[in-house]
Amino acid sequence: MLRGLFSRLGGLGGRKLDEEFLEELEEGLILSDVSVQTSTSLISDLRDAARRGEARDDESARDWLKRRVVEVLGVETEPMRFNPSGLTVWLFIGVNGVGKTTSIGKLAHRLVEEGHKPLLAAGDTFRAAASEQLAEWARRADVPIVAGQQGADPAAVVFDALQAAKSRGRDVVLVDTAGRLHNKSNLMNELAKITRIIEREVGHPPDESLLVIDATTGQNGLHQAHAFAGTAPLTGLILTKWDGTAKGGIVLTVTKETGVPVKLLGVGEKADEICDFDATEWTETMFS
Ligand SMILES: Nc1nc2c(ncn2[C@@H]2O[C@H](COP(=O)(O)OP(=O)(O)OP(=O)(O)O)[C@@H](O)[C@H]2O)c(=O)[nH]1
Ligand SMILES: [Mg+2]
Repeated sequence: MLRGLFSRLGGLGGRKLDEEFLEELEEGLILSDVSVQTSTSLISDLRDAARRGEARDDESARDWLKRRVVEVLGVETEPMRFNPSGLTVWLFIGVNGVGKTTSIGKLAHRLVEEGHKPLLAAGDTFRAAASEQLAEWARRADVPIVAGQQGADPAAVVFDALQAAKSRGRDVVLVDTAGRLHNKSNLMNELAKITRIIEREVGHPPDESLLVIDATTGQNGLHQAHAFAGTAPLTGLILTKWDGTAKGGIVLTVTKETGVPVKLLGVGEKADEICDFDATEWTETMFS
């Protein structure tokens, strides 16, 4: 899995922080999926720190980078938000095949284990198999699902789901959506309409509007984040298929350039293979 930047460069061996080492660090960051822009600015700041005598060797450079990344770039641990005084709604968006439905299934399991009463809303009415896939997760987690006919208005399905949750005493509604291409304006309109229905029915925007990103697609995830950020204000990111990448830098790229925190990591296809993003742990692994 993830291998640290410094161990990849040969481990910590009391190496002097000279220009050659700074360049290797910059290249290492870029190879770990940290964007070129972020890598360049981090190393340029580290170079300044070195001039001021704040970092002299590999070890102090590592400590400086860790501090800088957590404090200045704002990579923090932020738990999932619940509505303290009523129905909680989590909306899941993202392009085709990134893992929206799977993440909802996993979270349904987790919420049940935590004593919650989730309900799933099959807001992807575009594909015939989409509701069936979500229904299978619902059956396995033993939670109710509200779905519509193929081609039905997704906002109407979400409306029905919110009504059902209220009348059946459910406390968290997880809304699945279609993942057709984000450059289609109809998808963006559909998401905006779903968000408006939620706002009207529960009196506030979704407690979480989560963009799901496939971590193995590297910088592509960033383009998706920019494209979706315009529709529904994003509250968090879910990075899936974390088990399939040795690079962790995408975390830094997306949080730095969108300002949206990573909340969850998908680490496999099974029900329990989702975990909270832990910024300290990530920083330790990334810069070990
Ligand atoms: N290895 C791994 N596979 C995952 C993970 N999350 C999802 N998958 C797989 O990715 C594929 C797509 O997942 P879906 O949940 O169907 O993706 P989606 O975003 O709902 O896709 P659409 O409904 O087509 O937009 C499935 O084969 C999942 O099993 C993960 O964290 N790790
Ligand atoms: Mg799906």
